[in-house]
Amino acid sequence: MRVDVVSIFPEYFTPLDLSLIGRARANGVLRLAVHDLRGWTHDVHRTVDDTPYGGGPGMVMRPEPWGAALDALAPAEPTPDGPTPDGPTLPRLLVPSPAGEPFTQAMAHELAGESHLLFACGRYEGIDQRVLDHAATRMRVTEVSLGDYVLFGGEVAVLVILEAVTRLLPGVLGNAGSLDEESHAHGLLEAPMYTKPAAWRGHEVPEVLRSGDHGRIARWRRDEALARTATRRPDMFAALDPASLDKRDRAALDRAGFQAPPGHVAK
Ligand code: 6GU
Repeated sequence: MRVDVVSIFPEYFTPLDLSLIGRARANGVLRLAVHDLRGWTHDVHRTVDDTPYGGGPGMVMRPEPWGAALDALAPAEPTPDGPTPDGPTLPRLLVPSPAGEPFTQAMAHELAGESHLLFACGRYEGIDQRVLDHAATRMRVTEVSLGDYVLFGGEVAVLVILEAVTRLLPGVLGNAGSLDEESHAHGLLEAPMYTKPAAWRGHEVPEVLRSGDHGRIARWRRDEALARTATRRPDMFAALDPASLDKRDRAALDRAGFQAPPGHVAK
């Protein structure tokens, strides 16, 4: 996967040299380039912002440097039937913004299937809307939000999104099986995990996990995942497909004091 990031703070992205993302870059699974937006300015002050039309506090990023940056990094011409099979393809443009679409594990999976991502990191009150409107005439543009709070700029959001996406790329995680069991993989939070020692500061590892009985262990983990999800994430719990809950799931929820979403009972 190719990834380009444009920001006025390229130094923010030094952590991407580390750990598993660093290794993915070193072995070519991830071809990442970070670009300084000011490289596309032409005045002595390398100006990227100005006051907002209509008034109000803060500054807005001017369109010209962004236009030049996107022209340079997404140069492919659109064709009537989309990009030619072997020719250059247009990237998916992602613009972090608190006003964007919520970033989810499902979106991470979707982005992991792209061949080229281009991130435009806004600062201040954001980027002049015309940059996004113009870009949308020739490529797919998605404004994306990490959650319901406000950051200074999109840089940290890009680190988060890239970490979530790159770990889904084939060959990046040593044990791909762990992707199937983790929180959010099936609309449930993951059960708690334990390692040795079996007793620590008066707290014991649940007996079932030491039993060696794989059936009981799987059942216990599923019960814990259901109870945790119901307790901590009522929104995820309500969104569960009722058909994915069998009789034993419903009994476990009942014991934990939760009402399973109504619907057809599997098995
Ligand atoms: Cl993606 N960007 C900014 N600036 N603030 C945010 C955000 C993104 N997600 C939540 N708050």
